[in-house]
Amino acid sequence: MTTRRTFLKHCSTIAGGLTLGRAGYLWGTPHMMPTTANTLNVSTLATFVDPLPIPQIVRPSGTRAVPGSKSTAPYYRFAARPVEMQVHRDLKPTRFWSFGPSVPGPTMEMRSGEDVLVEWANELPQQHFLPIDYRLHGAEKTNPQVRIVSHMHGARVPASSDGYPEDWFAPGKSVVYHYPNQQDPAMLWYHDHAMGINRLNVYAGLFGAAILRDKVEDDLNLPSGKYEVPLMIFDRLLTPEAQLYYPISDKPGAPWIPELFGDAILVNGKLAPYLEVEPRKYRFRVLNASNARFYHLSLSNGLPLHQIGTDQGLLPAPVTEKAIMMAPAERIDIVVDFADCRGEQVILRSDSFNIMQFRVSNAKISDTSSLPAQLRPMPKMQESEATKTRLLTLDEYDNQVQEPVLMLLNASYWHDPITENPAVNSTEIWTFVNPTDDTHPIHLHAVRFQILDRQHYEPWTYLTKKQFRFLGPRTPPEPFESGWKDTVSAHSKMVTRIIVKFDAYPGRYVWHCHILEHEDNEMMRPYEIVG
Ligand SMILES: [Cu+2]
Repeated sequence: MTTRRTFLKHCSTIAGGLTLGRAGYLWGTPHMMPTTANTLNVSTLATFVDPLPIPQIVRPSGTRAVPGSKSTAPYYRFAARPVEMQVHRDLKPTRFWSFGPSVPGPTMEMRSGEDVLVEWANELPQQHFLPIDYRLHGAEKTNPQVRIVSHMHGARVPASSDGYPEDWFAPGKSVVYHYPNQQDPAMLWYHDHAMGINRLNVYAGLFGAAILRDKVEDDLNLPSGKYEVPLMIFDRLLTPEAQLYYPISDKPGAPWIPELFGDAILVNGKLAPYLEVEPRKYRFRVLNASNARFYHLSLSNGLPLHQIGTDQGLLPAPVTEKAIMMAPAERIDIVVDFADCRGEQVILRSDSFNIMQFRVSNAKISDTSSLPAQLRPMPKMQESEATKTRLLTLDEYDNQVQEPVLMLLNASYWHDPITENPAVNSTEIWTFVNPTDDTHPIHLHAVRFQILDRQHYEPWTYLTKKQFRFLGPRTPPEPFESGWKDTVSAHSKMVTRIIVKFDAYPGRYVWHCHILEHEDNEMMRPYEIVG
C-alpha cells in the first residue's frame, strides 16, 4: 500500500515537482493513497516539443438588457461540451469537458465598471466519466450525475450570479449571470462549483481565465498584446491511452480521495510546452488551476520574477523574487525581462520539475514597455477598522489508519446553520486556526482581503484547553502575497489572520478550502453578507 507520503515522494521523483516542503509545513501525515491503475509514465515523453497554446479571446454575441436596469451589456454564451485535445505531440487526443474548443476554455476580456452578461449552458452528456462519490453532500444518487454551475473566482457579483454550489443545472439547461465588474482590475477565473462533484468537473476541464482591466492599468504601459501571456498550470493523471485518470480509494462504495496529484503538469493544456520569446519584457498572468498541487515557481537561469500583482490585482510597487509559491486558485502577475538572455533557453520550473521552456530569440528589438516603480496605491488595512474577529478552525478527521475521511470548517457541516454573517460594508478579522498537517488555501467569495500575519501555535493546548500557546512571533505575509488577495494559504500548525471589508452585494455566498477534494468533502461553508 502506498501511503500519501510515499506517493508524494514518488511524484517528486518522477515529476520532481513536489515543492511543498519549503518551510516544512505543507504536508506530512502518511495518509493512505488510493489504489491506482496503470497510469502513463509521462517522464518518458519528450519535453518542450509543443508550442504553448494561448486560449482564444471570446467575443460577445451581441448585447442584452441588464436585469433591473435600462442599459444593455455585452452578452456571451459559454456552452460546456465534450472536447478532444492533444496534450502532447506523441499522445492520442484526450477527452475533456470545456467551455470552448480546448482546455482551458476561452479567455474573457472585461473592463472595470462595465457590465457583462454570460449565459452558462450545460450541453454535456447525461453521464459523468469520472468517479462520483455518491456519499458526498450534493452528489446523492437522486441528483443528476452531470450538473454544473459556474463561479467567477475573484469577482464581486450579486449572490444570484455567484454560482452558489446548490444552484447547479443539468444537461439541456442554462442560466444567465450578470457581472457588474465594480472592482479593480485582476485576473479572475471562471470554474465549476457544483456541489459534491466540483473536483471532477474542474478536473474534466471546466475552467478558464477572465481578465479585468482599466485605464489606470493601461496607462502603466506594461507589456501587452502578444507580450502579455496567460499561463494556467494544472496537473493531471493520464491512462496509457492518454485519457484523464482520476483515482479512487480502496474502500468499496467510497471512492473519494483526499487529494489529486498528477505527474502530467500542463500549461494552457500542453505538457511541458515551449514559448518562443523575444529578448525583452513579458507580462505573465499565472494561475494555479490544479485541484490540490502547489507550485514553487522559478526560472532555471535565476532570472528574477518581478511580481506586479496578486490574486486581486496590482501591487503598490513591484516585488522582485527568485521563486514564488502558488497554492491552488492563486494568481500572480509577473514581468520577466529576457533582454539579457539572447539565444538562451530558460526553463520555468517548480523546484526540479520542468514546467515549460522559453526560447529567447536573437532578434534586434526595441522594447518600449515599462516596469513602473509605482503601480496602484493599496491602503494598508488597520486592525482598528475591524468590528468583529472570528476564530475559525480548519478540521480534518482521520480513520484508525490515519486516512482522512472528512474535512470541516469550524467543526461545521455544509448544512449546519449559517454562522458567518458579516454586515455589508463592515470590516472583520478572520483568524484561521489550522491544527492539521496540511496547508489549506482558504477562499472567500465576493470580497478581497489582506493577510495580516501568521503565527506558529501548539495545537494540543488549543484542542484541550481552548488556549493559545504560541511558538513564535507573528510573521507578516510573504512579499508575493502582500497585495489584495482572495485566497490565503492557512499553513499547518499556524494561526493565519486576514482582514476583510465586506463591501460587496448582500446575500448568501460561500467560503471554502480550494483543495477541491477537501471542498467536496464538507470543507466549504455558506456565509451571508447581511444588508
Ligand atoms: Cu483543505
